[in-house]
Amino acid sequence: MAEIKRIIFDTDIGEDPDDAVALAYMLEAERKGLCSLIGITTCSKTPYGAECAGAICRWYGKNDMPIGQLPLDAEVTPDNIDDIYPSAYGMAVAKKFGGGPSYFDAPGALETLVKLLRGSDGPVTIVATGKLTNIKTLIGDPEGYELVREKVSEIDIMGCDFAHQADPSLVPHPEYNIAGDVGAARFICERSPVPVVFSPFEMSEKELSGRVIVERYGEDHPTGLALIHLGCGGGRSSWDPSTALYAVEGERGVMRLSPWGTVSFRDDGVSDFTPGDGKCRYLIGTGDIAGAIDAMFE
Ligand SMILES: [Ca+2]
Repeated sequence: MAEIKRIIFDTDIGEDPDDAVALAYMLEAERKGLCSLIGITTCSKTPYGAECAGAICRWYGKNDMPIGQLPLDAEVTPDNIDDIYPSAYGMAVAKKFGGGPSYFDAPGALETLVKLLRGSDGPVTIVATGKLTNIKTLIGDPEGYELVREKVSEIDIMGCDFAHQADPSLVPHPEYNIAGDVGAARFICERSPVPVVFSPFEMSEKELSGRVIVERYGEDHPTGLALIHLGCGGGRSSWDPSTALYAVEGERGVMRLSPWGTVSFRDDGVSDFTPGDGKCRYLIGTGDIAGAIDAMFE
């Protein structure tokens, strides 16, 4: 039997509910013995990202999940924290469910990533579903680079949109995670010592997942609350959950991998794939991706 995958999840959880679906999916998969989620780092615009991630882990009985964060550029104080991005579901989830470190207690993302990789006795898959700042910082750190080279088997990223390459009549779309830190995306694709797989925007936009959580638990599940809070009770695009699905279960008959190649990034965040020598691939949908994600919750 193959060894189960160890996963580190780097996420901008608290804003778009697909991160919350992806995290719940991985925790369900862990319950079923399919993976081991060893830690989380956040790069959220809400100061409640780490606490929100901790709340979902706590719902699954994991009260001691290591969680680190990328601090916000803005100064956050106990007096202004609730005024920063108040519409984000991160605050609603953190206040209702609790768990995880507060903004003021969470350790830094790089420190957390290095500690997790140092302590891992087997290969780790990194799943990244936000802007790529934390992963760039890890690879740019001398010890971090060596740890990635030695211990990370693959970096799976929700990012890019290649639809304009398949259909040149389409206006190129700068995908959100790439546009959030174009320099980080470039750095990772040029410098990563391990393969990088992208789950591109166009693959999952129309694949709505998570409805099963809302139907079963409503607002009694933190991910259910996240979906309902954003008006996504019928499910949300599977951008981040498809990345988690691939990390845990592989293509699973609903996706396939592109050939190897390189990805280049324009200054506005538009991405272009060029097949050939390179360490990047991307996923292409071939079936019911949302159904495969929701099946984990059955
Ligand atoms: Ca995300």
